[in-house]
Amino acid sequence: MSERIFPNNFLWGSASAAYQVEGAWDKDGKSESIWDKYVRIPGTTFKETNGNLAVDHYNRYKEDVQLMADLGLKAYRFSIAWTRILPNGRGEVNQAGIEFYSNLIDELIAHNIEPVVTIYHWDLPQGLQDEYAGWESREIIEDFVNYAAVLFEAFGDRVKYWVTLNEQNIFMTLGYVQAVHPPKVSNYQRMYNANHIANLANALTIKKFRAMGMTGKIGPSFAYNPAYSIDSKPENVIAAENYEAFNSSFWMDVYINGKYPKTVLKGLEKLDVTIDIRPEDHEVLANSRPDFLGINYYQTNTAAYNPEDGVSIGKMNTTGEKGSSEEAGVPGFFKRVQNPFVERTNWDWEIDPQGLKLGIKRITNRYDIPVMITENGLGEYDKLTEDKQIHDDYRIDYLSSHVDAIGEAIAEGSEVIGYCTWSFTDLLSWLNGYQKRYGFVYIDREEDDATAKLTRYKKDSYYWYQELIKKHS
Ligand code: BGP
Repeated sequence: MSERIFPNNFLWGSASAAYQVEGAWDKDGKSESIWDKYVRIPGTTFKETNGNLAVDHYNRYKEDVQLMADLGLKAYRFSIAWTRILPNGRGEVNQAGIEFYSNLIDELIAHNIEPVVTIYHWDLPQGLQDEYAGWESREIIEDFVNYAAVLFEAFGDRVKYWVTLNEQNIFMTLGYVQAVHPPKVSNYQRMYNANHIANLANALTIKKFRAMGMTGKIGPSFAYNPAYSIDSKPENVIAAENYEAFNSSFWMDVYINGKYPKTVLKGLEKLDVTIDIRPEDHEVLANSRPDFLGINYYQTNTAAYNPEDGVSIGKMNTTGEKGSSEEAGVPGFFKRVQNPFVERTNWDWEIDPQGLKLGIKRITNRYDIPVMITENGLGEYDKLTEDKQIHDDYRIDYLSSHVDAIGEAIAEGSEVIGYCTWSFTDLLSWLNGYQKRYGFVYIDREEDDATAKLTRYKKDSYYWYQELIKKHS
């Protein structure tokens, strides 16, 4: 792959999210988020892990930024905890929260690292959940837009890249269908209504950004698992088309064209779902095309025909016991099956770099919009050797093949503006604890906070990425 394929200003980055790295969950005026509360329900997370301490980034951000600088990172994507900025969800701004992120942004800029700020990475203030059921009420729209405006005002002079909502498709389906994220609901009707409200909040935040005259770029981050058909049997190909429409176009079409795909709206009638779309909503959605589409890519999904009495919600592998996930789907529309042509991780995630190329190309062809890869990475067990090294050649293989795939997509006509690996340091995996590691930097801790040493060690992949960035600069 020719190095010149990637533009000079390409954002070679890495990512994290507040709840997964910060810790200090109740410090300096921060209030409780839905995740702070959810993890305390027994049996919801792997070995009852939580982000109370996480990897203590709140107290060690300078050390972490220094590690980023030493690596040569060009961009760092992180999220802001709404609960630090507005402990009541709205109203009075907590200056200590502003200060923390302001210092982090300054530290990054001082080291020539571009901050990419995610406004919402799932940690809704619990107060808003209690008051009006969070995303299920239209009241959240105003509160969310105001929260975003506080961030634009405070950091807009220094932050050029903004991500509105992280993986709306994931926090909606896991929160309101699979009932494994807060608020632990399993109800299609509630999910689709909440999701529509999130679409309006996203659109109006982009509108606000522009109304405030912000000069940067803004867009949502979507978790895209491009769909394949298991084979060319026509009913399987139709299932794959359904899969792509229900799980991807249903979100991306709204972000970009402001419209839901008609076949999904019709299909939802069969599930007894009617989305509360009001006449004035159409205009809101139609006038907020993002500047770029953030894509979080981990794997493709292979689809097959699923009869009316077929599989529905299936168990996810959150233990790292290979092969423990179950088939899942929507009866009458599609089900997800194993792809015989690709390898899987210990958490049953399919490893498919060509799928990233496919996804980027589909986006270019369907939407013609610049893409930022806002997450991509490999969650695996890592071993700290006695001489404090981590030989994660499997991660290097994973990441380098995905970088090649992006290069190919660019060479074939797509516009990609950046690549943020997931993640910079090891961190808390929402449901999978600390044993599922993603970082370039190993953090010396297991599931239990009491034994956490939190020392940072550079993995082999750290040096690999350092070289890669050097080569492309
Ligand atoms: C994405 C989330 C991240 C991160 C990642 C890895 O869906 O945006 O926050 O957690 O997936 O997932 P997991 O931690 O489940 O392995």
